[in-house]
Amino acid sequence: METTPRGNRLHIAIFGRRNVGKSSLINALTNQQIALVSEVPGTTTDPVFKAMEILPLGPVMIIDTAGIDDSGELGALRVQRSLEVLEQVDMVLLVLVTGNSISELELEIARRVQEKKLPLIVILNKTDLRSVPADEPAEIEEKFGLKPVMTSTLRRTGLAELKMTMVRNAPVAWDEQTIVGDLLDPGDLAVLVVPIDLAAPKGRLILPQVQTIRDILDHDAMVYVAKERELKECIATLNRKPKIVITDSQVFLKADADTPPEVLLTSFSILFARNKGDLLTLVAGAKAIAKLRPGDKVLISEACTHHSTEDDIGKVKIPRWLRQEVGGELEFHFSNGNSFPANLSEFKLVVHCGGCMITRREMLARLAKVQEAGVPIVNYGVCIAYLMGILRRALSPFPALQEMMDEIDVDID
Ligand SMILES: Nc1nc2c(ncn2[C@@H]2O[C@H](COP(=O)(O)OP(=O)(O)OP(=O)(O)O)[C@@H](O)[C@H]2O)c(=O)[nH]1
Ligand SMILES: [Mg+2]
Repeated sequence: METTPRGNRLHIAIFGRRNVGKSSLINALTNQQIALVSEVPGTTTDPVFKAMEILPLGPVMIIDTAGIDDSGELGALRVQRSLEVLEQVDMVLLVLVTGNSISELELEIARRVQEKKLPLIVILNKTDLRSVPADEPAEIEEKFGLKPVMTSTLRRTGLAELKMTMVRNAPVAWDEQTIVGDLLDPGDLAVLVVPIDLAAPKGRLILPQVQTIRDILDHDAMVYVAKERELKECIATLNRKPKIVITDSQVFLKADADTPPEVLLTSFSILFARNKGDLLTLVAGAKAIAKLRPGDKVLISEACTHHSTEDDIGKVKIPRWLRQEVGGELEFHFSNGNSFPANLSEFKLVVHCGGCMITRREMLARLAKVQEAGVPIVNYGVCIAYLMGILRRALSPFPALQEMMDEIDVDID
């Protein structure tokens, strides 16, 4: 156990009484049959470390543990072993079952986790067994000081919300997110598509392009740069297929046509949306666009105060495209800088800037704030990708997100 390399992997332990569905939760989060599940209480006896990928968190180490209510001498030993895991983790998921009373065991775990200042997420599982009475989550919130995430690992509900909660609660060091390097192995080829049009600055590349090149080089992969006109020839010239093509959104459709379907294709905006925020939250926000109706309130929010140009993306273009999409007038409000309007919950959607001037952590905090108000949030890049009909292919490096794009049902009322 001590020899497990921690690396950059976020270590997440799952605690709870026997049979609450801890192992099932691991299978549900990864969409694979990784952990042993059975109706016999006490199936998992020792802490089991599993390295895996959970989007949008990235590479994680999940630690399945034995039930904290295991009894007898052997049981006590198992509980001890489970608790030792606490020394090695960055986050704890505590699983409860609807209808079961909360015991001192769970509260003790929560106390220990909070003593260590580790993020704790309380999960109320098996919500398929009965309709959860309103006072149950309220009681949990009172006892643990935080709202539970309701799941059914059997019916696979609540998982998107759980993942978002995990992202929101991930510890500080975790926010050093690469741009694309984690998708590449050393020696992989990447092709960047950079249009040189009137909007391109004279004599140089723009920062996101330069940062992407640097990130690819940092990960010992190779990078080729072409304009959209030369993309097809560029790919044909390479003696093996590139792993990924990254394009400016403006020429996405051309890049889509010229990139073989087996090659991953995405845009700089999508990569930076992930780098700066939580792609899953933003994709869920994009899906809310389909539910907008004429007359709805939409907040366009920019983290910094920059002077707006005539055809400003936030003030002019996005409102115009959203009106076209909805087929009627929308009530746009604008906010700048640190704070959101007090009546945040009245909005049906928040469209946020890319956050180039704020840190990832700040951006995640802003996403969380809007979500707390029960409002879906999307950023400029993901919003435009959705409106252009390219979001699905642009998510091709993130198959789990593509899949979730169909699953997520956003309620904006
Ligand atoms: N109805 C329902 N049953 C579930 C759900 N999640 C898990 N189960 C069932 O609960 C039983 C226990 O699931 P496990 O995942 O093995 O539970 P565990 O917490 O890992 O149990 P131990 O390893 O014994 O501590 C199995 O029969 C699962 O099929 C759920 O959301 N709804
Ligand atoms: Mg188990």
